[in-house]
Amino acid sequence: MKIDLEARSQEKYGRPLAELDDSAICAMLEDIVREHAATMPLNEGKRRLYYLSAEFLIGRLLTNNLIELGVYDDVKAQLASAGHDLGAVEAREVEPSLGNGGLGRLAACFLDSIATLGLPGDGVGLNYHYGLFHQRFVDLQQAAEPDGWLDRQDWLVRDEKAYTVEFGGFSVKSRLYDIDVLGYVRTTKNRLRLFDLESVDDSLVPVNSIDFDKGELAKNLTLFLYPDDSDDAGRLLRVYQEYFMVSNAAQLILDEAMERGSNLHDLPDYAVVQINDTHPSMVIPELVRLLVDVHGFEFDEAVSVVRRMVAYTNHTILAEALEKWPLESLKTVAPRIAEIVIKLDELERAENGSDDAVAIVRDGVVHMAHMAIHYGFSINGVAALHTKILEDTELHPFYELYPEKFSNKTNGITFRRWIMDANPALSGVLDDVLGTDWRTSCDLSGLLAFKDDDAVLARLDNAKTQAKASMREFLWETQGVRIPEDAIIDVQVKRIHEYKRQQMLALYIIWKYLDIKNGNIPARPLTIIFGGKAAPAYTIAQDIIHLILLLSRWIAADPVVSPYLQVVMIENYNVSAAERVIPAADISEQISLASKEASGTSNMKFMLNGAVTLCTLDGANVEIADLVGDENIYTFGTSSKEVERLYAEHAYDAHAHYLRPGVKLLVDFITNPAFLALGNAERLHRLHDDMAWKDWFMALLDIEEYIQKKEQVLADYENRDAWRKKSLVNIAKAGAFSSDRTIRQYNEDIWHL
Ligand code: 26Y
Repeated sequence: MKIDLEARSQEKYGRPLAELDDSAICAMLEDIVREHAATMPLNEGKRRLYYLSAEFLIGRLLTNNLIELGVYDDVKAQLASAGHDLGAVEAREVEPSLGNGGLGRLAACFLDSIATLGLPGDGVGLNYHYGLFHQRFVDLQQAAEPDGWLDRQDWLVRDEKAYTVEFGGFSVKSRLYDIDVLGYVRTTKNRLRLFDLESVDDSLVPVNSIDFDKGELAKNLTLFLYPDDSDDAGRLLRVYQEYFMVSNAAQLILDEAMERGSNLHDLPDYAVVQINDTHPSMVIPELVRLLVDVHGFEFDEAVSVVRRMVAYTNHTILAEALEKWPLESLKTVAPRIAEIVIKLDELERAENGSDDAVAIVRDGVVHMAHMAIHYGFSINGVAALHTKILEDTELHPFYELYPEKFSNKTNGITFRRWIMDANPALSGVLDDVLGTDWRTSCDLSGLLAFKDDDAVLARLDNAKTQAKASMREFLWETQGVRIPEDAIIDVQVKRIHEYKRQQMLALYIIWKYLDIKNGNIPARPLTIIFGGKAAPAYTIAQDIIHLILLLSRWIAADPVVSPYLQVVMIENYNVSAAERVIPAADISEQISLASKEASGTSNMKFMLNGAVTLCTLDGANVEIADLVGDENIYTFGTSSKEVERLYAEHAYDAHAHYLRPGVKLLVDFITNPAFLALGNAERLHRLHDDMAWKDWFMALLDIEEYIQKKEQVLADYENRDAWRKKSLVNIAKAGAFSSDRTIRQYNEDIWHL
């Protein structure tokens, strides 16, 4: 592809490139990429993958697409010679708000890898107008506002396809929008297909508020991702939204299969459906419904077709995230689907002679994961430990029934976005040291040969310094905070949740604050960076954010401590922020309660960018530890086996741990009089009492060992030479976590495209 920006500028704006502002250039580049992508043919193949997901956390697309098209350097140079900076232009792009956390970002990395490997597979989801909320901090607390990202974006292309979705008592029309998904230096593409409601009404959403009329279903279904489900109306809306998503997806799948020659009896030869967690699991009864009611299949044959084409990925063992819908809700939303679910339940009970433990419908409640396992041909976990826990405990009765359906697919991340795009300095060093093959092979193991090469270690260190400079600039411009140049950068960025234990890092901060107050002056400044959103209905998570913001302000105002300790909580953490922060990190905080984090994917991004991991043996951390070896990672904490035993035997006594002298001091600091005066007393008391009496995710169990480990990490950082080697080994071993590897495994074991 050849681009002449000067000519384009004249053509589009009638002005020379040098006179355009950054927004105009951004819009022009988006046009150029979109128009070029429109001419690219789709990846072809008899069998097509449909990756169904409630979330696609795709991030900004311009830089990524310029890289994929192989024109990034050329565009950058043309802009530079007209006096423009591509970085400033990129910052003008609005980030799509179509996802929440790991599950959504995984879907985005997968789309990139599927396209890069040239496989025929599209993402299918919803076009949320306000997406996930935009986070602001007001009075040291999270405020949730609508994120009107759709107003200023240029990537969506309206598709001709439109369907009718029948709900109980009314029906709606849908409308399909596509975003082209380009692979790395490929001439063919895939798409992200986003369904919208033809009758959607943005004006239902008040200015600056995410409260809207949940009753206006024909107008509100595609307004928000995960509307608040703390009341019945909210929960019902989720079911409507999910059914809207899968009914459209199922109609699209049948349509396209028939266009390509399927008689539907052979549908599994034409389509395979991967359902990303249970949110799209109603696609199973919906496919059955379409085959029976619209295409005249016998029920049994419809079921046998669907059974051969649907696969399910589990992303959690947390009970709260395993969806269970009241059968009554299904009857309200889609009566025919409720009927089919009941028949699927009866059929399963008859076939397996099985009991309530694995039933789809039990006590009037529909267990979506159970349906997906019985009627899918594959179920996978997302890291080795997670899959083992599913097989041995959480889903053990299903494993006994269908051992052959279970497999592990350890998550991965795309190197195009997470080094080439996010960390150009490191990318350049890798190009020079290894050649450019790593960009597609994702094999970085060649670096190991340079472990004792001072010149290479110095260049890697220099790349880290450049990434830190970029992050410092970002944090200054967007958050108004200054980071000391020589600070150790210690980062925990992820959704705010008790199991991820941001509160444990907050306790460490209290400990460190008191330690400095006691006269133990650190060798150099430590900057601890948090980022993440808390679900608006999740009170304790909001309280944790409040504590972090309070600590941040309190420490910044302390003249003795602030030169050595700084706490930053990034407002509205998103993919764009992650791209600036992760490359700059020295320490990657992965401190979930063992057994609770299915995999984690930021752990992989940090490692790839040369951070050293401080972690519990949870999720994919276990695999990172195995790869890099003891001397290149810091692990601590109670094992997942022991944690499972504590839960099973109700043997964890939070209060006993709280009463230990060193621990009580830290927890009680949350409600010290100065904090109560400066912050929100209700939030602080609630958080204090929760930790002192309940501590469901056992932060107090691991806190002392965590503090010790962290101090060891900080001491080891001072041995600069040894630390640089640790960093190099982490980068060198990260190839195992390329999402290209993950997608090859999905394709070889499950999809067979
Ligand atoms: C509807 C609601 C209950 C719900 C909303 C969002 C349930 C789950 C989710 C999102 C889950 C999620 O992001 N899970 C993460 O998936 C990643 C990719 O597999 C894992 O790396 C990570 O450990 C897991 O928490």
